[in-house]
Amino acid sequence: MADNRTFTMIKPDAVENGHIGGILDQITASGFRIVAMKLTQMTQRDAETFYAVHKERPFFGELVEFMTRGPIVAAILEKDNAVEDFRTLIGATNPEDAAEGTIRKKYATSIGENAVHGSDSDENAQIEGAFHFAGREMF
Ligand code: 3AN
Repeated sequence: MADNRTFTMIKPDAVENGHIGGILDQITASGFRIVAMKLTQMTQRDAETFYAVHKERPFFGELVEFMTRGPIVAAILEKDNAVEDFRTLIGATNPEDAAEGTIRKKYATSIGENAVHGSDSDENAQIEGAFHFAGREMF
């Protein structure tokens, strides 16, 4: 995947609370093009694999339980400087620390249930996008 792409998930909390439309609107209004997108649900194994980097953290079990409890929207987004600009758009991990107007400030309820995921590097964007999408699903 090119360096101008990032990977996102609208997490189960935001889907449950009816925020898919509002979040996608903010993403596209901020200049991101949708390259791939689907409504899907992660299995326990999917979530444990996706978040393997966090497996020693105390919140790992809670994170896997949360991410598998309902559907998510997975998407690949394209824009110049996509990874960094998307991290700015979503705001800090803890919504209490997130800047006004960011997606997490508007839609997240806690550090654990924080509405959206955004890749933290070009390398991880590539790995995470490929985890969820086949090449023929990217446009
Ligand atoms: P970010 O999603 O901002 O990159 P990471 O990579 O540190 O943050 O954490 C991955 C996910 O793990 C977060 N999006 C959040 O859902 C969860 N998480 C992070 N820190 C905590 C915590 N202290 N307690 C519960 N869940 C957490």
